[in-house]
Amino acid sequence: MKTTCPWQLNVKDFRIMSGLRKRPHLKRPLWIIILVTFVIIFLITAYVSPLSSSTACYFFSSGDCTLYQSPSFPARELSDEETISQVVIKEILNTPPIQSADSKIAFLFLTPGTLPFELLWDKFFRGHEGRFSVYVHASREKPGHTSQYFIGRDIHSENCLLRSSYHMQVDWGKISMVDAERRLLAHALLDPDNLQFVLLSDSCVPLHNFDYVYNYLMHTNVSFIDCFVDLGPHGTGRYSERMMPEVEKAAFRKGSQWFSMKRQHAIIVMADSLYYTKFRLYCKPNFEGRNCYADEHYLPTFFNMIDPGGIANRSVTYVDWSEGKWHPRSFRAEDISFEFLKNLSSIDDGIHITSDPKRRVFYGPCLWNNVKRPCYLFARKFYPDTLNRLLINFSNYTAL
Ligand SMILES: *[C@@H]1O[C@H](CO)[C@@H](O)[C@H](O)[C@H]1NC(C)=O
Ligand SMILES: *[C@@H]1O[C@H](CO)[C@@H](O)[C@H](O)[C@H]1NC(C)=O
Ligand SMILES: *[C@@H]1O[C@H](CO)[C@@H](O)[C@H](O)[C@H]1NC(C)=O
Ligand SMILES: *[C@@H]1O[C@H](CO)[C@@H](O)[C@H](O)[C@H]1NC(C)=O
Ligand SMILES: CC(=O)N[C@H]1CO[C@H](CO)[C@@H](O)[C@@H]1O
Repeated sequence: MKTTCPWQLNVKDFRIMSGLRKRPHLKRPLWIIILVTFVIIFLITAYVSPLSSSTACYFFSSGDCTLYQSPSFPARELSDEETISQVVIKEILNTPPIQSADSKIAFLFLTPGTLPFELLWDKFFRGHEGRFSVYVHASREKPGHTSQYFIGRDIHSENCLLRSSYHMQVDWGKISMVDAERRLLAHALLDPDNLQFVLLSDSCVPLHNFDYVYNYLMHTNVSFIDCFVDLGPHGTGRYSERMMPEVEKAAFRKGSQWFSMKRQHAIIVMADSLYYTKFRLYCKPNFEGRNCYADEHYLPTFFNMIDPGGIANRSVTYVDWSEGKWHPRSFRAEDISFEFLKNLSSIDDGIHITSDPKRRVFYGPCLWNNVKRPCYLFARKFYPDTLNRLLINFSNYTAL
């Protein structure tokens, strides 16, 4: 006859005493993994943000803290990896946003080489020192800089000295694009004053002045991550069943890669390896007869799963898909007029074009803290020859 050993009894008592009875099926190794993860997250959080009173509030009592809404994780039994992921994500979402007296926006430029609009951005940034930081990730060649705000801001020049070549190949549509985004986020997260992270390309220009952009991004609680359902061949048609069970077909989303995200969300992107790996392995060009582009699907799908209410489902970067071609419309110098720029900066209805046979277009008002506001802070794609006209008109069109 087997007898219960004293150790088991102790554990049982401990569980009862500490109110853990609710999880009688939790096996010990899993419990330890969760505990260790919890401690690691606590240490990271404490390191990243000096423990504020509200953080302490969450950990040590539940009194005044805002109630947290659970992300919609599925009802099926989760794997160890999913459980770990869920715990980490919940903890980060639960940690109140960091308040900093010197809150900055990190502008992350993803470019093949030299940025054609540095002089325009210089005008945009001038006089707002201390409220922004710039990071440049060049994929093809070392960029030359003309603006003081960009000099020394390349994230590769110093950090890749040990590599044989300067550049890191970034191919559109491949996972290397997502890797470049993550690399930019990681570098920008090193500065604790960076609270918002905007991804921009070499063909992006500002549509509003700095103060407008700063207030728009800082004084809201959502990240501007584009996200919509496209049941056509360039949306759900790119989904691979191999992403099961973690990423179901119904959860698959599409969206423009040009995001603006809050610090919490940027940290979650750093912490995620489970969902990232699914997209790295099964969302790529020319895979099982499909062309899946991770940069258009990973972040929209991931954030729709873990924090749907925390994203605005739209991008703050304008692009013109109205011609219905493979590439969006690019603007030339002759397109640039005061009226054109005024038009772009005052658009206040959002648009999503899907690839299903009906090419359904979804319109909706652009809401900012529940008030209808202009949708776009930036616009692409502009040819370098537009620079002079944009420079001449900058103070006028951004004053609107
Ligand atoms: C953002 O959230 C914080 C607390 O979670 C709240 O105090 C604040 O009013 C919110 N800000 C906006 C603009 O909704
Ligand atoms: C974004 O879409 C999700 C549904 O996919 C919705 O739950 C959420 O409220 C939307 N976000 C905003 C800010 O409207
Ligand atoms: C600006 O918008 C108005 C109204 O939608 C339109 O009639 C006009 O052609 C636009 N102008 C330019 C230059 O895009
Ligand atoms: C900008 O607008 C003002 C009037 O609003 C005008 O006087 C000025 O000439 C404009 N600047 C340029 C460069 O056109
Ligand atoms: C309102 C405004 O500033 N308009 C100017 C925009 O730039 C062109 C030159 O490309 C000028 O001719 C306009 O006067």
